[in-house]
Amino acid sequence: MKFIPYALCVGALLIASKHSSAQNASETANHSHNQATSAAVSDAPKTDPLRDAGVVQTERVAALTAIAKSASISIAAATLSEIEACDACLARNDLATILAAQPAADLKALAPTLVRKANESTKDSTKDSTKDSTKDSTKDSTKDAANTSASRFVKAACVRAIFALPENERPTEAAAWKPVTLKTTTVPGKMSWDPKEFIVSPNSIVAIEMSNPDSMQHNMLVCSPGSLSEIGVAADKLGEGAIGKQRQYVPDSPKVLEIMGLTAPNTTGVLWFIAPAKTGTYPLVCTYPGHWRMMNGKLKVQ
Ligand SMILES: [Cu+2]
Repeated sequence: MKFIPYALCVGALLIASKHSSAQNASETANHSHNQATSAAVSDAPKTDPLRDAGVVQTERVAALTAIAKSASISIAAATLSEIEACDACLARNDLATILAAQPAADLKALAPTLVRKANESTKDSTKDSTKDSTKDSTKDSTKDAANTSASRFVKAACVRAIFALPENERPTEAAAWKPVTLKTTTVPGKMSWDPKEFIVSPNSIVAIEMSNPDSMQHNMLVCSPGSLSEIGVAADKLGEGAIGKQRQYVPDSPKVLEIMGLTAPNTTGVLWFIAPAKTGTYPLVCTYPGHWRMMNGKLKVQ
């Protein structure tokens, strides 16, 4: 009961402060964006360091730091608020990465909220999966997939932040959560992953770690069953315009369920998510232009 007025208060502060406090970071981003696109793209959305994929993490952290400072809250708390407001945004995994990287003391202070959010989202997921089983039309299931992904994303971000704490400092509730870590690596020069097929249980907590020893960037998306070509073709088309880079080649589609953004050479990308409630084979795909036909895999939910 205590949290509601607090949340409203923080929300109001964030809304009030967001535009001015994030201004410096977004100005920098807009500057480079404008240079790149002034010739061809006039209807491209403005760069928002908290929402867009094509923003460097330092700019995102700068914007979150400014928001936290003006609201007198920790960066962890500001990031969590942004994650909740950002269910469908391209940068959601980048925000989750920032949250998990916050100092242990700040995450510990936020832990009761993180646990509550994680459990709240579980209830939403159960509701969504019940709904799924009673509806059959493609249109409805696509819509449900997007909603499910949204609430699952908040849960995954909260669980990930809790697991960033040393084991002996995690809340007792975390003992019931059993994340499954799937490790894969890009194969240099081959546009492939090794391994590229995984099996997980419905609704399980999954962490994919993708190391990238290749000399080029790769991303990884989890998509709706049967949507590999549709997403791949859309990604290639996106690569033709300047907006593609800003979106990190992630097509705007409800069939994109989870997003691990572009991962630079010799770094490791991490994506935590809640496995779909519905069994099936979910394509994994790198949407860097030209990669999807070779660089794809399977997440089997069974
Ligand atoms: Cu790739």
